Amino acid sequence: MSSQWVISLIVGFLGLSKATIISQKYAAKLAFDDKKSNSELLREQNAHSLTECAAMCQRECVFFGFNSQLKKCRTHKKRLTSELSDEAGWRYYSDNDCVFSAMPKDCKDLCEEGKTSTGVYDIYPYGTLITPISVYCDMTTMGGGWTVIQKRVDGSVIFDRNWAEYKNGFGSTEQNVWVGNDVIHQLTKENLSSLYVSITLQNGTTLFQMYDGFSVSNEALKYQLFLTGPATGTLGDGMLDTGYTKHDLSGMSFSTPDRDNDRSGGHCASYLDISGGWWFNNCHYGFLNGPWSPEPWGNPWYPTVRKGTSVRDTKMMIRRH
Ligand SMILES: [Ca+2]
Repeated sequence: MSSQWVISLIVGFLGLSKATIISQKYAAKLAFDDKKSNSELLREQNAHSLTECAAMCQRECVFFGFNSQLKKCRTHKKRLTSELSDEAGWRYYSDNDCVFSAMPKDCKDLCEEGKTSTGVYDIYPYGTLITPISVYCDMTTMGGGWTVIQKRVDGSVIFDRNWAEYKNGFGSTEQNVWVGNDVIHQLTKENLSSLYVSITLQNGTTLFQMYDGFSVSNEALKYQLFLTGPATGTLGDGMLDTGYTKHDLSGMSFSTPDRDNDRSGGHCASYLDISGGWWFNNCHYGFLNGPWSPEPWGNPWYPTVRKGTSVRDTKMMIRRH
């Protein structure tokens, strides 16, 4: 056996074993395929193989991208952010999954990433880049990290909407919005969340109620509401244990003016002073999607905010446990 042959055998063997180690050590993140990462670039180099590219990810490097067509390797020193542009041929790898938590699934993720300003952000509740949802994040109330699912500041957006509209969401993120029942389900299906409800009265007083546990089932289960205590706040409990079981909402299905899933002989969501989507029982004490002033709103939050009271704003937001 010639020494040259032995050397090439050893090199070949090392190359193979290295590739094996790489395939075990590094995970590819296919969700970021064909994207250019604008996360801080260390350097771009030629690399003949993925193995060679992986070897370039040393010290400061936290993830790398390899373009097998161009034979280019880019090493990056900061986690992959969601600021990406299109560029064909790239695939990203890292041995650390946290590096790729670039798609915050809710406002709590953003809060934990250090985002401290309340406002509009993109979140990825479905875990893929193609389905970002624009939401309003409250980063100040009780430690922040709250994803706003309902918000009203004036009567410019009507909440008297049908099943499909409540399913998909409507309004504008910053002003008056229902984020959508599918998204609410997605955000709450794996982790129980807390629910924070607030109503600001015309005199500027803000009243709130917080529920420890909140989740909503899927459309097939009619977006059934699950609510648990303890409930604390200044509004009083208008949803869970109201003192009148026919108005307790936990376990109720969602109803809209075109779908009667409530427990009344009538159709709560289609009444003149209710007319909006909600988890009605027979019918409710707490209901934030009612007609806006000057129309009579049938009890936003009985008995604290009674029928006909015009309110300045409302908000419902959730935070994953
Ligand atoms: Ca009914």
